[in-house]
Amino acid sequence: MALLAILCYPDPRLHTVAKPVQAVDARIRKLVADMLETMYDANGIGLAATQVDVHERLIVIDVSEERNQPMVLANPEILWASDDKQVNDEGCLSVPGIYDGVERSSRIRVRALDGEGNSREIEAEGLLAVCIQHEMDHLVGKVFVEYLSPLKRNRIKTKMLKARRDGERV
Ligand code: K1U
Ligand code: ZN
Repeated sequence: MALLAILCYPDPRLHTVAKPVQAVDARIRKLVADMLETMYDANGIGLAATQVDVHERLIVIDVSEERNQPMVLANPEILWASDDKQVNDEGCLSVPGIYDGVERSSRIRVRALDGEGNSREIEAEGLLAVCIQHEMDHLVGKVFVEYLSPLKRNRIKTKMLKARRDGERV
């Protein structure tokens, strides 16, 4: 396994729209193992392939307390999203040190291929629903700060560019 480099906002590659995974083959299984290692190493609860500069529709997630329930979602599709919405504080490994409230559907139903390439349907609520929606946004090139006001987003952009110039990871 290997640790992968995580792209940092405002890197333009974070706005790339990912293509479908063609097959859950040995290359994708190796990518999944590397993404999980990278996510656990960074203490994240999710990671999208976009964030490691691979532009295929692939997500890994683990919202368990014990960090032992990895989920793999390839080619995820939202089948249903509740009209009921909730605001939750979100963070992002591509925007280190920034947390802010984002409104999303409280419950969703998603279809995706799992790590073996089998089609699965998942009903999610709470942190899992928030995380799936956040990671699916990455696959269409959207970063959570784009839900914030232009003023906040510009402040974050300036902070990230300064940190990059100073050679820090915030
Ligand atoms: O960069 C990412 O996409 C991963 C991100 C996922 C996420 C966290 C919180 C809400 C929505 C999506 C993170 O893992 S950020 C770091 C983190 O571990 C965390 C932050 C807030 C709450 C719980 C965990
Ligand atoms: Zn993120």
